[in-house]
Amino acid sequence: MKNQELARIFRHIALYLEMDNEIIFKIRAYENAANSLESLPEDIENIYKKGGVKALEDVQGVGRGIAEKIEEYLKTGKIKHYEEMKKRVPVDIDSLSAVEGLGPKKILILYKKLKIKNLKDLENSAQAGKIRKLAGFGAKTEENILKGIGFAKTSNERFPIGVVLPVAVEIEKRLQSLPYVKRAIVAGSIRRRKETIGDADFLVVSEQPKKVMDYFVSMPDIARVYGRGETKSMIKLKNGLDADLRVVPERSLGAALNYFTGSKEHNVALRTIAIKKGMKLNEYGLFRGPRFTAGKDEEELYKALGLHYIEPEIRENTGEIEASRKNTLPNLISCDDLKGDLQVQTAWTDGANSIEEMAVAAKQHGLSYIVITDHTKSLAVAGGLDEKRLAQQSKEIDRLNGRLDGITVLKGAEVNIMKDGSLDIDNPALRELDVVGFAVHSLFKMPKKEMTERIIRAMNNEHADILFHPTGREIGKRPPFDIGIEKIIDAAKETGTVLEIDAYPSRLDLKDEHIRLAIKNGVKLSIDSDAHNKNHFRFLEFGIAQARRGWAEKKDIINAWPLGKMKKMLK
Ligand code: DGT
Ligand code: CA
Ligand code: CA
Ligand code: ZN
Repeated sequence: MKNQELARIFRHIALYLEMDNEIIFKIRAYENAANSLESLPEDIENIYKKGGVKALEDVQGVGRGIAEKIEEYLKTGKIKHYEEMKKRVPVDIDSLSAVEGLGPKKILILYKKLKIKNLKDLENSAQAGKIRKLAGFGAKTEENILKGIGFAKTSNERFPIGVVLPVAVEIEKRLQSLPYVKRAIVAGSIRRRKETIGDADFLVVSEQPKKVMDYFVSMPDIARVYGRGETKSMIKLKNGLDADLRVVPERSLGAALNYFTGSKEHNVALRTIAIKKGMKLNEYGLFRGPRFTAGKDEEELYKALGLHYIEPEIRENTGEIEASRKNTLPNLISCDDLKGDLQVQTAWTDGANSIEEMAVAAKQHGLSYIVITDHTKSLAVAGGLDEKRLAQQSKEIDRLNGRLDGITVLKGAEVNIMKDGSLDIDNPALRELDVVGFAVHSLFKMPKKEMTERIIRAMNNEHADILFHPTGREIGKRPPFDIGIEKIIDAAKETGTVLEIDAYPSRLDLKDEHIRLAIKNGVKLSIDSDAHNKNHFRFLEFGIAQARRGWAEKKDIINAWPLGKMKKMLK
């Protein structure tokens, strides 16, 4: 459970080191450790308990120095070095660095010159025109900061599903393991797998609600208790997430689960149907007059309302109820449907592991093929590959396929779309690749018309197979590009280009409504982890959830198909 806390601290340390102009190698080490901890399936505390510092060092991305810091944190609850950094520059580094265009160096200057510690200070100084006067800032920067604050404000009170889900599942498991708990389920937006989460909602069936409350309000990872009642309590976790728990009667579990899963709009629609049938629906059950009609499980509840069961991910009152009534609900893609992963980075560029390590990890994850898609040359920060290096990589992949069993490694790249819509790798080299992924990684702020034309021009390249993270957003950090998504979907259909659902939890790009629109227009999609280390294949789960929220079926997702069929879909 300390995995996320430590990851957050290491991200902060990396930012502080950047302020200090520390060498890039050292900064990357902390970022890598944070990435690894965020996606680590085991509890870091358990690893330490079993094998001490030595075992910590075996964790991907953790070397001696960082292992010792982890030990220090687990033993004392603090990391001295980090505490000193915070004391020296006491700023709200999370919210400030979430403002687009504000890096650590700028944050430091703002603190030193204007004593800016948080978003409020930043906003005040920007509005007072103080920032434009600082060397290296200017009026344009000030304007962008104000825009950035607006965006950070609207997105920051919510938590990415990638951070919340592992914590919620852990708490759910702990509750479930208590001897006096019959069932424990996480409901709300987490069960619907929304891309961001306001708070966590737990439901428990137990004959000893008092004991459940005792346990819940004294869990080790709590920052504060807002309230504790007979059957309901509310807390804040140390990671900042609020959580509430309710104990419900067994015969009402289905009704309670349905009510607290939401969405609110879906609930309202169901209640209206109940009323039309002369019944009443609430969190205790479905009633005809005083008589309890249904409510023990959700299936029976939907049935009693004359509906087919509706999966949580599509309970948004966007047509699912009508489809349920007419029995035309989609047969949603499921967790074990994926056969391959079409976007994987390696240590050839900004990934942490070798091609072989990634292939082995993918196989363990149950996949039978992956595409290696390292960045290409115009992305200098990632050490992008040129035509020559791609050819070298191709040879290594051939050798590897000769040795590996049960997994096929395909050749690909994540090619950059240049300003004019051309690609930064020449066509003869692209022809040699099995899968050409392509994406915008520069000039994010182009006007809508230009950006749309730029991307469409790239889609018209005879080798361009999959448009990666099509809208370029980073949740809570960077808004999507200003693009005409309908035009891009039309162009995808016309050119036979696949659109990606990037499963990386901070991207989840495309989003649900765009996925639905693409499918409606007959466009095919892929679900890719965008893995940068060998633990990242777990992210596919978030991509599948996103696809389900977009009503996707197996037939819509090309990497849910066997390799041969998938390849035929490509240009
Ligand atoms: P969140 O927490 O903002 O990510 O989203 P939810 O959907 O988890 O919302 P939350 O935690 O406020 O409430 C959990 C569920 O409880 C919600 O999905 C539906 C139900 N609910 C809450 N308030 C209302 C309400 O006023 N009317 C109805 N019908 N249902 C509600
Ligand atoms: Ca909630
Ligand atoms: Ca709630
Ligand atoms: Zn990318």
